[in-house]
Order: sequence, then structure tokens, then C-alpha cells
Amino acid sequence: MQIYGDSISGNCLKVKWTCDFIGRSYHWVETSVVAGDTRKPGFLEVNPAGQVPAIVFDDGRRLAQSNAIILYLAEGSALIPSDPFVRAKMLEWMFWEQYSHEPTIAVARFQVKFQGKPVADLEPRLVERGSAALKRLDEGLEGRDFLLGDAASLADVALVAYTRWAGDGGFDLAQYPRVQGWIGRCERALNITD
Ligand SMILES: N[C@@H](CCC(=O)N[C@@H](CS)C(=O)NCC(=O)O)C(=O)O
Repeated sequence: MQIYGDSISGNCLKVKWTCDFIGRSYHWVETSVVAGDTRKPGFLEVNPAGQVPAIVFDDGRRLAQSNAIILYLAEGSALIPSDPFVRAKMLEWMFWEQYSHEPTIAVARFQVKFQGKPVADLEPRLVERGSAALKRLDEGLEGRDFLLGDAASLADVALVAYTRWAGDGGFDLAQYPRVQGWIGRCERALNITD
């Protein structure tokens, strides 16, 4: 199995961490967003949407969208709860991540860290929405070690990816103490080192 991914991308690292956790072997094909690799004809054959992460399985099938990929790969593992309602709560967090969290936290980080924009020049609405997402996450962690309770799930994989880098986009994680503690627990539970 080949993972086309960019090591600076939280969306791509979600896939790597999931594979490492479940013990699935893979070949990582470094595909730089900044260098424009995702727009080159060879890559567009892998994912016509021009985005990483994207997977090519040994039988030729392809799959894109980080949360669809990890949902498929982690099927039957401890990262997906067996109870249908708890599983749906996991998906609730994952859909929220893609609509309300990643487009704010990850975008602010990209603009500051990779496009050189001063934090003070970020669009106020972006900062406001990012702060609201971190507050929501902090509240969601009240009284629990992980988003669904005692054990890490794909909800944690999806949300820790960019949350742990929120400081790169100018967000102050010290304002969200439950989030700070949870990041450390996720890193230990998922063996995150990158
Ligand atoms: N919703 C998608 C987002 C994928 C995405 O935005 N990928 C970025 C890197 S994090 C990318 O490939 N950007 C290149 C481009 O859009 O040209 C997912 O979760 O996989």
C-alpha cells in the first residue's frame, strides 16, 4: 500500500499514525503541497482532486480524504468503538473536525508558518472561529481522558492532528488546559513522535 502524503500535513499524518497503531505496513510517498506536487499530472491520476493524503492499495484501488481513509483502515481495531451510538459520536467529532476545526486551525497555521503571514494579519473571523473550535474541544474533554471516554479513538486521531500545532497559527493553547493534557495523552497513546 502506498500513502501519498506531505509530512507537514496533519491530514496526512492521521493516516500514518493510524497505520502505525494498527501495525499496517505501507510505503510513504512524500508529496509536497508547497512545491506543487499535488497538482502534477502523475499525482492527479492518483487523486483527481489534487490533494493529499491519498492511498493506492496493492490491488490498484484508490482512496482519498483523510477521515475516510482512517475509517477504512481502522475497521475492526480498538480505534473504532463497537457500540453503534459511540461510533456515531466518533463520527460526530470527525465531521465537525473537517467543517469547523481544520479549516480554521490548519489554515491559520499554513498562512503563518508556510506563507509567512504575521499572526496580527490573520483574518479576524478565522481567529475567532479557531478560538471557538478550541473552546468547544476543551469543553468536550471535561471529565474524560479522550473524546469518547477512557480510550483513544479515530476522533482523537482526527482532532489532535492540527490541534497540537495550533500554536503555529498564533493560538495560545495555555488557555485550554484540558486540551493541553489531552494532546500529551494522544501523543503517548498513538506513539506520535513527528
Ligand atoms: N478534506 C481533505 C483535505 C485535504 C487537503 O486539504 N489536503 C491538502 C494538504 S493538508 C492539500 O493536498 N492541498 C494541496 C492543494 O489543495 O493543492 C482531507 O481530509 O483529506
